[in-house]
Amino acid sequence: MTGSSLCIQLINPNTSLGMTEVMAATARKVASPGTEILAVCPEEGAPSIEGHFDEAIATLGVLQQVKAGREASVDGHIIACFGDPGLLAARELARAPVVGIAEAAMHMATLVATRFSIVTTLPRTLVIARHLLHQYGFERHCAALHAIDLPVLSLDDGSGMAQQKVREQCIKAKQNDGSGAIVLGCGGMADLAQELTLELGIPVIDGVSAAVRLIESLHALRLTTSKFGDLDYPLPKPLSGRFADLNN
Ligand code: 5HY
Repeated sequence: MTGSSLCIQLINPNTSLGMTEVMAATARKVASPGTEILAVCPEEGAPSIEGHFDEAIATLGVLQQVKAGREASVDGHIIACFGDPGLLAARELARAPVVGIAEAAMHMATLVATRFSIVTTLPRTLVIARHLLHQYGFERHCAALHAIDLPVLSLDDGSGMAQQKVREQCIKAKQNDGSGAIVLGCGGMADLAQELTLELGIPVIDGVSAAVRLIESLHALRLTTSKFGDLDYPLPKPLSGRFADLNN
């Protein structure tokens, strides 16, 4: 952290470097002067996260990165996958705030609209977004969820087809859902929010940008993860094998 006022660790839970770079570039664009973005992804895991199984795999990498970030004294951690995999476990490990991009985007959407829609990638991951809406208490704020029915990595294939599908679904959501805002349901869509907001004339919210600014606000308010109760550090025990490096 060379002279920056704060350092935010951006964790892409999948192993695709292209997506990590897209999210890192977006994070750096919205970050305040003096905020350093430390973008990382697990050395091993899934190249994209598209369901419960992938999320379970990704969680170990998220926790390893959070531990490394804590040891590097970062001022906050972003879990940059719309399923917010491992969020509560990461908060047990961390001292600094941990913010998931789904949670961040949903919070921001409720501050600018009474109802929002979500546009994500595959239909099978819609249930994950629904679970998060319930977990975070935003169910009554979400008017509808949509999928472009393309895999996550289609956002990283250079064809532009997925980006066009996102645009089409956002236009449909604005026309049909009665929503005042749209949440982009994938970290790989992070670079689309500004242009879509201008084109559609309603807030189109990317969770990476939202998470960067939320962590900056938490830092300014001196708020860190509560270590009183269920988010206290994990109980010490002899973790073995590939989990040994997670020993506190
Ligand atoms: C994400 N998967 O943000 C989610 C998006 C999704 O690899 N990064 C992923 O569609 O669930």
